[in-house]
Amino acid sequence: MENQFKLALFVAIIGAIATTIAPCIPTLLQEIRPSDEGPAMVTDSIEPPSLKAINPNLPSPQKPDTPILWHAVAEDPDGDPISYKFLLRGSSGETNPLTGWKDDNEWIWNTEEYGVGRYVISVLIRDGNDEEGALDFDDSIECPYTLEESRPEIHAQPPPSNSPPTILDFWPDEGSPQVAGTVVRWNVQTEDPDSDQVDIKFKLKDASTGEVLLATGWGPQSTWSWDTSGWEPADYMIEVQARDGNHASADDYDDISDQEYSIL
Ligand SMILES: [Ca+2]
Ligand SMILES: [Ca+2]
Repeated sequence: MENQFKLALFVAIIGAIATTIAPCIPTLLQEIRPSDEGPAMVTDSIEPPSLKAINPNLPSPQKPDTPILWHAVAEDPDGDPISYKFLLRGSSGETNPLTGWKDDNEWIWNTEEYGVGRYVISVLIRDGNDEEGALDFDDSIECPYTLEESRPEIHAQPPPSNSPPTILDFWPDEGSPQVAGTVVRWNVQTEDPDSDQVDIKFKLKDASTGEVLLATGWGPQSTWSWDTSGWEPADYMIEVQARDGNHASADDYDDISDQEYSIL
């Protein structure tokens, strides 16, 4: 079950980054395979395993201090256990094994030990039916990978620091109460630490029930004129909301203030 989960996770990861990773195709490492001294492989009714893919969890390039998880996918027609060995070739052209033969098809490349440069990661597999030569193997794939200082990691970077705006003051030009017919101009003073545009919304509410009677849209205007003509003598609540678009979602606000106002 754990392996199935790992495979599902792997497939999901590879699917997500498939568009950015060049496919790594099987490549025979001829310089490693013993050419003239190795024993003949046992072939009668025993099929060698084959490598289907080798993939990093993060697409190339990455920064030199990024650990890269390599995952090999292999199959053996006989269902034999498969052994894996991971190797690395650097700019010198020298290929060095970085693991011994192991049952685990994953390997973490701790890149902080390596500098900026172009590398080739290889994986060798064998099914244990040809253990005569320590370097012998049944299949291999190599995959180029670059470490660069300047490239960002694929991990989402935290957004730049941003602070929500605040309402500093909220006042009418005519104090409460007023007779119906007065045009009351409401003013709001806001402050955004990042100098973002602050959008404002005004609402007129029934002070006793909280019912919204009138509302403006969102906009940068810091004043709103309430023509009280035709409004019943009553206690009202004027509400102002402010947002910079970087914090509260959808129609929500970052800061709010309200005042009661009476019409006689
Ligand atoms: Ca086999
Ligand atoms: Ca802000």
